[in-house]
Amino acid sequence: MTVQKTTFCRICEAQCGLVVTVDGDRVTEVTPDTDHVVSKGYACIKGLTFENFRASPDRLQYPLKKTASGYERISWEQALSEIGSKVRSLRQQHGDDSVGLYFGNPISFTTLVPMFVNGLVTGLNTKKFFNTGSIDCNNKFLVSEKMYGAGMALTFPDVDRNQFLMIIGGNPAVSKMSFIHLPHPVDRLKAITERGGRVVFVNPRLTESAKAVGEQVFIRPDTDVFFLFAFLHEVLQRDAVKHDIVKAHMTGFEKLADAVRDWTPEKAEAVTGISAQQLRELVTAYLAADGAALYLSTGVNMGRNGTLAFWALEVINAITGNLDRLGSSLMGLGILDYAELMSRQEFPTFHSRIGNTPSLLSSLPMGVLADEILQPGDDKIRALFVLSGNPVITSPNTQKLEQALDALELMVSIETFPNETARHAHYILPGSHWAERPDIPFMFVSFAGLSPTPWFQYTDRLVTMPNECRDELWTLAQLGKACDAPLFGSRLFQLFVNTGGWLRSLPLLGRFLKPMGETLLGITCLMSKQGSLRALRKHPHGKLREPLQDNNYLGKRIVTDDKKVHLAPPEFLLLARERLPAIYQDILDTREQLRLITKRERFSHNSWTHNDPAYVKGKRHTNYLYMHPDDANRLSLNDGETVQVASAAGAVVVPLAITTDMMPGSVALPHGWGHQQATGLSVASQTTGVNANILASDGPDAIEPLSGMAQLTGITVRVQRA
Ligand SMILES: Nc1nc2c(c(=O)[nH]1)N[C@H]1C(S)=C(S)[C@@H](COP(=O)(O)OP(=O)(O)OC[C@H]3O[C@@H](n4cnc5c(=O)[nH]c(N)nc54)[C@H](O)[C@@H]3O)O[C@H]1N2
Ligand SMILES: Nc1nc2c(c(=O)[nH]1)N[C@H]1C(S)=C(S)[C@@H](COP(=O)(O)OP(=O)(O)OC[C@H]3O[C@@H](n4cnc5c(=O)[nH]c(N)nc54)[C@H](O)[C@@H]3O)O[C@H]1N2
Ligand code: SF4
Ligand SMILES: [Mo]
Repeated sequence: MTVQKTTFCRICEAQCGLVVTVDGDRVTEVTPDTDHVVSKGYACIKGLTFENFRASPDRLQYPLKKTASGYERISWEQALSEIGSKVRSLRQQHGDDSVGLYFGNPISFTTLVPMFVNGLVTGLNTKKFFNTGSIDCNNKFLVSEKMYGAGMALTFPDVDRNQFLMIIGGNPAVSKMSFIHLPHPVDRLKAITERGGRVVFVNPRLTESAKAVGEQVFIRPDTDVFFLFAFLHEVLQRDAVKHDIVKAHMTGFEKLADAVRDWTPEKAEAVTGISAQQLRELVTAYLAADGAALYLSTGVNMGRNGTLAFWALEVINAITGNLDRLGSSLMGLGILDYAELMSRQEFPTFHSRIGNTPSLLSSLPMGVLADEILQPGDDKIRALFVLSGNPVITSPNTQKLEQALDALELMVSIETFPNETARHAHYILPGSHWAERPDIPFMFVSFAGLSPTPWFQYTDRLVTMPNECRDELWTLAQLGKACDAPLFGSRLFQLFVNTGGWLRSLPLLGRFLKPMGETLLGITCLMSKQGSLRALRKHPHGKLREPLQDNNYLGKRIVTDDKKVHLAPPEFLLLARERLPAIYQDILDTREQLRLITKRERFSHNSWTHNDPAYVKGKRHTNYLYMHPDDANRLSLNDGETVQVASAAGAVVVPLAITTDMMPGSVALPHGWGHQQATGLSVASQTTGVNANILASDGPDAIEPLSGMAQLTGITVRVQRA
């Protein structure tokens, strides 16, 4: 018998509403939910075809153990007991920091899991915690922490009311954006131009987004910080500052002029390729608009100066009156004041033994993970858990990371597929799929509130997990028990989760008890005044929360000690003074070299969509190096031929695609490819694409010193016929 259920997709931040037809344990149809309160019938190919992934014959369904003759199926009891005993003995012999954990991207879209990961890390009492922050967006968390008092005090553009929106290093048409909940991004951006406003894309590549809406401004890779510093310089030069707002709500204004004094539009022009005149025209338009916002995304985060670039951007929005005003940039407010909650929690900074690299929000950068494992020392990482991620493909310096993973005494992957990283694991534990979990919207939406249209929804699980797959909440709790690492360091909490599971297994009582996920989500929804799960089920298409308001942040919700926005954190002033002149000079010196940038593709989602035959058919069986015809002529290269791309870290061989979409001097290579070794991925392993992160460097000198961001874009490369 088939049943129709509504839910929302949990692949990306758009969290589109879906209508899913279920027949027993199978999903037979997925359509966009036309009645969804926000996405209103929008969904992309990845959401609509999720069942291909969930029900793939390659999906992991049993715990596996690596043996001399390959992986062997074992029981959960054996897996947990062997992992537990190894971890306990390593901790005893070498201390708590000998055990590390990497928390990947896909399952961070399930609201409760990040909390349980935090719980296990606390239980293990280890400082060796890694996540995708340092290969995605740590610069934003750091700027928020320093300017607004909490890493999760995050701003977003009020897209549905903006009259001027500049998107630097983002491609909404493909990615659906980051740090904002925006289903149907292209239509919503088109609406800006339709109401007489402007949308400007600043990017080294003419993207799908800029082709669909707005204007393109080409910028040389990794120079955004100079563009933004010059933008700020110009704003100050014109004294286009809302001094009353600055005086009432901000500190450090005087120091800004000093920090950007040297960075004139003319000086920026020499590296960015954007003329001083064009920059000034953009400043004029930004200042004249009735509601404007500057926004930047991963194309800038992943360069060498994401922190300083984002700092300048936030400062510009703040001092020109484009913060905390409808139509400009707004400070998110979720179902509870998450920034306030966070500000009460301590995130003391500690340092990696590798290059004394600082932690951010209690995690260490991926750029030091390989060295943390490889370099001798008693507190080196000897055991590593990897949860829902694929660092072999998504993190810098693949070659070294693979070597490091093989040097571990214990590696455990909690995965849905035998991916390139899990290939190195001693144990692989089968996880669940998002359609098999109950949920509320992603943390950025439900807690940080990064949505121009605030909404809320509860979804039940749609289908049950196959065979011995287990919900990650359960697995993390079991690991806590097995490793003698009670979740959150609390034996009481650990007892609560264990007893819950045991009581549910009782024949009579068990029927009346809800699983852990539903119980904890129920408590979260009640505590955040969203109502009971029963009440929320009456809104199968989600419900709108109170609309956004003007003047709802400054002087009201800000969580810095003095309740003011800190415009000039001393760390940033110092970084600007010490780092920028050298980088400026480096960019001038390497002007003749090609710079490699990142590129997301419609049919790729980081590393995990190439195992669907429909996604990789025909010309999509590989990634390509994209290059402007002028560069191709200069190098005597032809479209379609195979080229070698080499950087300081490594080299790859890939077919060339010549296109005028690229800015001369920059080339693009999509990431997420390079599956040939993952033999358990029967489709992906046949694709021929290459891993872009072989070209990215790791180590303490290769990462941005304050936020730990790896440099994954703007890498200097040489290209020649292979
Ligand atoms: N289809 C698809 N959608 C996705 C994902 C995916 O892999 N595939 N991933 C999801 C994830 S995890 C995230 S974080 C979001 C990210 O969402 P976005 O940040 O929008 O990511 P991209 O589409 O990669 O856009 C980055 C843009 O930066 C440009 N760029 C590269 N280097 C530079 C530079 O130095 N300066 C400037 N100004 N621009 C530069 C690139 O040309 C590219 O257009 O997307 C999410 N959505
Ligand atoms: N060169 C370059 N590198 C990049 C980027 C770039 O633009 N350029 N983007 C960066 C960004 S923004 C990000 S977020 C990272 C992503 O980096 P990661 O999080 O390390 O990688 P993903 O490819 O997102 O993780 C995919 C794995 O998660 C598993 N998975 C999916 N759903 C679940 C689940 O529900 N449970 C479990 N247990 N496993 C699951 C899949 O099976 C797959 O094997 O990559 C970064 N790396
Ligand atoms: S845009 Fe993102 S959330 Fe929406 S259907 Fe596609 S992958 Fe899912
Ligand atoms: Mo990401």
